[in-house]
Amino acid sequence: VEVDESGPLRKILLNTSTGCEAEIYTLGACVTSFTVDGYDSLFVRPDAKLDGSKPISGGLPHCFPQFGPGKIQQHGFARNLEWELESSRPGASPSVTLKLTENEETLAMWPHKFQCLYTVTLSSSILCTTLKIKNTGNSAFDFQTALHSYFRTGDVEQTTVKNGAFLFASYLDKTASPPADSTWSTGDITISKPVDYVFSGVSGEVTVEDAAARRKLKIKNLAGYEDTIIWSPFGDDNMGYKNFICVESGKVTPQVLQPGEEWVGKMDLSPSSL
Ligand code: TA6
Repeated sequence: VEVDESGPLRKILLNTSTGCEAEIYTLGACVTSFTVDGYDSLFVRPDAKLDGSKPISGGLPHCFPQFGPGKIQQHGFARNLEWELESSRPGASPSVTLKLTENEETLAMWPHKFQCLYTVTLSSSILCTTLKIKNTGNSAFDFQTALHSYFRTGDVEQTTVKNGAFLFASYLDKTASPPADSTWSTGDITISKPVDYVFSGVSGEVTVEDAAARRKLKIKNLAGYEDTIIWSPFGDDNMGYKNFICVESGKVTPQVLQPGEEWVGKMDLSPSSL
């Protein structure tokens, strides 16, 4: 476990003796790189700013306490704030835990006391993430959260997203104006136009098969994340749209936490060749 403070933003590097590496920025607790066998499964958009002037558009940004537009800023404040380095653990499965709690700025936007603890562990060739969100105040609140995951693709048009529950799932189509509820009737998801879909209740193992790069990525939603969001700004070259797909692990249906209660989200990434 190494802390790199050479650039404008602080980042933490995890690596294993088997050659797996992960890079986590403390701004937004954003994992921006996860490399196994020399292949990085994550993607940072070419228009991303890595100087703190805006949230990092790439890797695994956190949306919290809001997903999308709403009462506060788009996707909430967690991705805009510096998280504290809470602890780290070296060894065969290196790990780091980052922490975010309320401050004057967050209380002005969202009047609740909370604690987020985010642990990232490299375990053989799997990236394990655990997010714990606790209500540390004395009144209930509700929140939404998501990992707005950007996955690298050789060619987004040759990429398929799979999960048995997509077939006949109801979803919110945010490309429609106004956004409209619809039913997904074709099973697997492929991309040939801009896509922004929120599938409520699709979770568990979601697989991304990337025929062009001959890669497969298993997204294992092990706890808390009950919804899946698929986003592609298809056609937008400034965003490098061909080379990523966002397959997001979300808790978009608001979650209520009573004082002292905690919500836990667990998502693991397991890459392999196709
Ligand atoms: O999760 C999909 C989405 O909410 C899209 O609607 C689009 O706005 C995207 O996220 C990117 O959001 P950002 O604020 O990071 O530019």
